[in-house]
Amino acid sequence: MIIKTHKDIPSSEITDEKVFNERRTLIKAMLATAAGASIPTAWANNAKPNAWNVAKSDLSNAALTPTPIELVKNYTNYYEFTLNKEDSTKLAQNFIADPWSLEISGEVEKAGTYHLEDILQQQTLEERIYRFRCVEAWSMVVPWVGFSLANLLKLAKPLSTAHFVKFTTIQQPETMPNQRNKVMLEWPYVEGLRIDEAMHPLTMLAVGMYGDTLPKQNGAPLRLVVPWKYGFKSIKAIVKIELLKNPPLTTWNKSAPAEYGFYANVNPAVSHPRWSQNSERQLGSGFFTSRRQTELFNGYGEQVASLYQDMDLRHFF
Ligand SMILES: Nc1nc2c(c(=O)[nH]1)N[C@H]1C(S)=C(S)[C@@H](COP(=O)(O)O)O[C@H]1N2
Ligand SMILES: [Mo]
Repeated sequence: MIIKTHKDIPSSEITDEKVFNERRTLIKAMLATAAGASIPTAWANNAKPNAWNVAKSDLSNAALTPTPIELVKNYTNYYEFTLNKEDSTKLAQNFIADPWSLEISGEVEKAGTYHLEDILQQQTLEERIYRFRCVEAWSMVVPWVGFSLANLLKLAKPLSTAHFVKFTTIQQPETMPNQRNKVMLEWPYVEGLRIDEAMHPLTMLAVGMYGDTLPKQNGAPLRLVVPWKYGFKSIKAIVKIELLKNPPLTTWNKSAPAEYGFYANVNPAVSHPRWSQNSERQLGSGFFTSRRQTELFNGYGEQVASLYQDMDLRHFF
């Protein structure tokens, strides 16, 4: 996400900086491989759940090749820590991801606050390889570990008045520098979905990736993954899920409504006001590989297009 500052940076410079940063990451990864050394692993120190039996899923894009894990771990967007994509790897290591509880409340029959372990005991973990497309026009392929959000919401028994779902990230200012500094965004980070989007089987709560628990910088211990929407919808470190009658005000929509819509469906035909969404830079594709043509709904149209049948996607972007 590119944030406007008082020093309004020309977009040409931003692009240069982005390319520079990715090259740095790539070079680091190449050096590490060349030296036979592995970059120190930075997993969340929360232990894996006892029964970490990961099933295969029909919803997985099994034919896709995952992006190298070192890139996914070391090129992250986590504004609570930093605006820099490389530094949250280190900065997030003090984050406390264990113990963790999740509140489910609002328009439900059974509201409550649950320990993450208890939630996981009721779920079958699946590995799902999904495409992931950031609104900044870079993308990756990630094998997430988790379960359909719908499986959890059903246990809370949504009422017929539940039309939207609001997600809230933890506030942990003692470990999150930008929550302390109160910079740029309003905390906590909030996201939202329409109830049918939230109940769609592709919509996932992830607790892991690449067969292990989520690294802290990738949103440990629990994050949302909505593969047909821009990455900012996939909120990290969730502590609260509320079912609501009305759409929640979401962080990015509130901060720049003309740039980041509530729906944020991946759509090559609807440009961001400051750049095209027609193609994307694939992380890890190397110096010579071409960009990828961005697909409507990030390629998940067959599964999700019906959710938006009668909607003007230019207006509801
Ligand atoms: N709480 C929180 N969730 C967040 C963000 C954030 O800054 N804070 N960044 C979002 C954005 S813009 C993207 S692209 C994805 C990035 O996920 P990744 O860092 O695991 O690649 O997380 C999303 N979820
Ligand atoms: Mo993003």
